[in-house]
Parts: sequence; structure tokens; C-alpha cells
Amino acid sequence: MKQINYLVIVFIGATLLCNCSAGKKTTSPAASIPSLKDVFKNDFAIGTALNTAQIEGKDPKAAALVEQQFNMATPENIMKAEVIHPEWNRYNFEPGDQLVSYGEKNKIRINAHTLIWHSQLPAFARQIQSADSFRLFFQQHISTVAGHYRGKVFSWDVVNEALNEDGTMRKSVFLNKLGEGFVTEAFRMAAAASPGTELYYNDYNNEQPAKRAGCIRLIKMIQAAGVRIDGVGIQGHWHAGKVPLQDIEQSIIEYSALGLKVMFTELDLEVLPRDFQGADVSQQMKNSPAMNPYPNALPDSVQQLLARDYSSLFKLFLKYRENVTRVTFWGVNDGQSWLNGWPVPGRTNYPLLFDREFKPKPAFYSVIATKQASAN
Ligand code: 9MR
Repeated sequence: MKQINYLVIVFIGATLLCNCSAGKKTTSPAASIPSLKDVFKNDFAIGTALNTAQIEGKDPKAAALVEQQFNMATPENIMKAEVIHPEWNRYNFEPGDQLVSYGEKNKIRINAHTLIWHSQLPAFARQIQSADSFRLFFQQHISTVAGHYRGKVFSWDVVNEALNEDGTMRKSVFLNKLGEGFVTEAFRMAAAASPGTELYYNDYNNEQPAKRAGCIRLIKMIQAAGVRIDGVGIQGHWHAGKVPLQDIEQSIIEYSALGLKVMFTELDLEVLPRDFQGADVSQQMKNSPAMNPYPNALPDSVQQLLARDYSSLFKLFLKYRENVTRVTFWGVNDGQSWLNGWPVPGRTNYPLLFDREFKPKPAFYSVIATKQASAN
């Protein structure tokens, strides 16, 4: 029965792609497919990560799809400290400003990412020795960057990935120099610098029980200090065939119980071999034919597995549409996904809803069909 459902979805997809009803074929899939942001408009926002070329307007094919499909966007790299604050007294706001005007023009709200993260720090910050100087960098970074985008971005990921898998604090330069109070302080400063902006804690694997408990401890610490935190981002870097649906559901329930919005901020589903789940960018593996099994095309069986998993996820998101405020995909299409280069460089990966030609995959249609089924 399930098999038949997916064949129907794929058939509908193929029909829409041909634009057969108009009696002629078109090469632009964007004109003839449903729009995720419209389909889910009464449920949650739909976002995408944008890379530098896309933000600079150098990728017209991506632009057409982005404007049609998404109402929120996260800069994949250009607002990270390494790029936006390269030297002690120098800030590089140009790409971020470009993103803000792109968003204004196309009614796409910006989820700024990210103020405080141990990774992609500028060299000067990594070299700071004294705790006092480091604190000054921390304060100036948050107040200057969040202040610059005050009233211009919808949200900030204030602190990113501060936790270990067992829920303890990651031994980052922020923890070493400032102690765990840095998390609360970051939210306090961001709220002061950008009062109207939603403020989130963001992490991967924070749907897993131990890390979730650590995340809840952090959130309660921020709240107990009387400091504002509006939501928690579960990144959602999962594996096809192993999506932890029960843990995700439990996390939505527990985070919502703290009065927070829940969002899925970096969704993609790995289809290639890997023996760990998550997004720790320091983990690397070697390439080999066995590690890169689909260099030319994704086999139909995996395509369908991906479609089923995306459908189950969206069914869950819809069940909790009162609590889930946004679902953001980490990239526009498969060819642009960071998973082509991590944790194994040079692989051909297929984790998103749109293929390398910007065409919708069966997973796209399964997501649309999930909404249609829930509405019936
Ligand atoms: O997708 C980003 C990739 O282009 C960068 O090389 C990488 C560097 O650390 O960061 C990626 O984005 C990460 C995000 O900022 C935080 N969560 C994990 C994401 C995937 O690594």
C-alpha cells in the first residue's frame, strides 16, 4: 500500500514537472510546482540556508526557486564571526546587508546565524590570552553585530553548539575563558542590542535525551536569570532510515513546556555511509568508492526512503504546528549541500528536497502530500 502511495506521488510530481496541462513542455520547474511556503503558510515558516554566491545574486537558478519556495533564510556562513568580524576593530557587514535587502525585496525574513560559536572564529579572537580581553571581544562582538542588525533581522541564533553529546558543556574557548555563565550573558547582551529580535539557542543532536537534558538545564539557567530566550533550534542533521522520530517528538514537548518556540533550523538527511550522527565539523573521514556509492544518481530505493522519512518528519511537525514555528533546510539543492564535503570530502550527496538541476525530488512531493493528507 505504502509503495503504491509513493508511486502515486512520484507520478503526480512527474506530471507537474512536464506542465502537461498547458499542452507544452517547459524547462522551468519553478513555474509549475507547488510552493512549500504557501502549502505550509498556516503551519510554520519554511526556510533555507543561503551560501555566499546566492546572497551576492550570482546564482539566478537558485534565486528563482528561493523566491518561490521559502519565506525565511539563514546565511550559511557570512554572519559567522570569522567573516563578519575579521579583526579586532573591523567588521564586514556588506554581505549581511546585502542579504537583508534581498530579504526585504522578496519578503524573506532573515534568521541571523550565529553570534557565539566556538567554530569559525577569527584568528585574532583565538589568539587572545587574557580572560579580560576575551570578555571585551565577546561583549563588543555581540553588541556591535546584533546592534547593526537591530530591526533588520527576524531572529538570532545567539549561542550555537555549546553542549557535548552527554549534555555537559563543550570545552570551548568561551567556557574556558568566561565560565558557563557566558551563555546567559550572551542572551542578555543580544536582548539589549536588538530588543525586537527573537533569540534562540541552537544545537545538533539536542533531541537526544542526554543532550536535551543539558539543553534544558541551559535554558532554565537563562530563564532563572530573568533573561529573554524565545526559542530553541534543533538543527536536524539526521540520516535517512534512522531519523529519531520519538526523541524529536519528546523534545518538542519538553522544550515547548518551557514556553519556548521550537524550530528545525538546519534540516538535511544524510544518505551516504557514515557511522555517527550530528554535525561536529571537526570530525573527518577519508574518501573511497565505498564511501561514495552514488556518484552518478541516487537509486530509486534510497530516493523512496528519503521521501518516506521526510514525510514522517513533516507529519510530526504538523502534529505540533502550535509549537513548531519554522523548518529550515540547510541548502537550496543537493549540489550545494555542505554534506558533499563533510565528513568525507568530494562525495556526491542527496540530502535535500531539490536535485542538482533545482528540480523537486520525490521527497518534495511526499512533503506536499503529507500536508494534503493532514488537511483531509
Ligand atoms: O554549512 C556550513 C559550511 O559551509 C561551513 O563550511 C561549516 C564550517 O564550520 O559550517 C556549516 O554550517 C554549520 C552551521 O553553521 C552550524 N551547524 C552545523 C552546520 C554544518 O556544519
